[in-house]
Amino acid sequence: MKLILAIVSSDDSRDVLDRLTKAGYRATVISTTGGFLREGNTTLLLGAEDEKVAQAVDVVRQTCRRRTQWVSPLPTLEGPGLEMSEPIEVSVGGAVVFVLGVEQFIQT
Ligand code: 2BA
Ligand code: 2BA
Repeated sequence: MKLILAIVSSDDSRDVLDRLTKAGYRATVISTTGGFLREGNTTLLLGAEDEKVAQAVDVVRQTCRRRTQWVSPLPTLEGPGLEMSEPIEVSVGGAVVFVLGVEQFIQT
């Protein structure tokens, strides 16, 4: 058995969880914070049989694609008045996945 630890964008967490549970995976979801940006992300813990790991990673890869999105930053309060900023392109999505060996799985 393996423990898949997948850190995903909170925007993608509902979709990826829906797809994983539909595919028969069991999961635990933790709200986490990225150490660099200090913004919320979501960590999924999935205990799965070795032969089911690749399919779970595929689901994560397909659902949490890294893509770009145009966003309009909030107006700043600096300067003479409320300055409307130009939309900027930001990178969203993606996933960081660790696969760990499980020594024991105990359910009481
Ligand atoms: P990613 O590398 O895609 O990482 C997304 C989030 O995944 C990270 O959020 C962190 O929560 C987790 N993560 C990534 N690698 C990890 C690892 N080896 N161990 C444990 N958790 C890990 P943040 O830390 O807020 O980082 C957000 C994004 O900022 C990163 O996206 C990366 O593009 C950039 N970044 C992070 N650290 C950086 C650094 N030291 N210098 C430059 N850019 C950095
Ligand atoms: P939940 O995912 O909310 O599941 C609650 C209970 O619902 C489960 O109890 C199980 O009785 C049932 N259940 C869950 N998925 C099912 C499915 N696909 N088909 C039929 N019944 C299902 P437990 O098995 O005692 O699990 C309690 C909690 O432990 C789970 O909450 C989940 O957070 C975690 N968990 C269990 N197995 C896991 C695994 N392989 N990987 C990660 N987390 C797991």
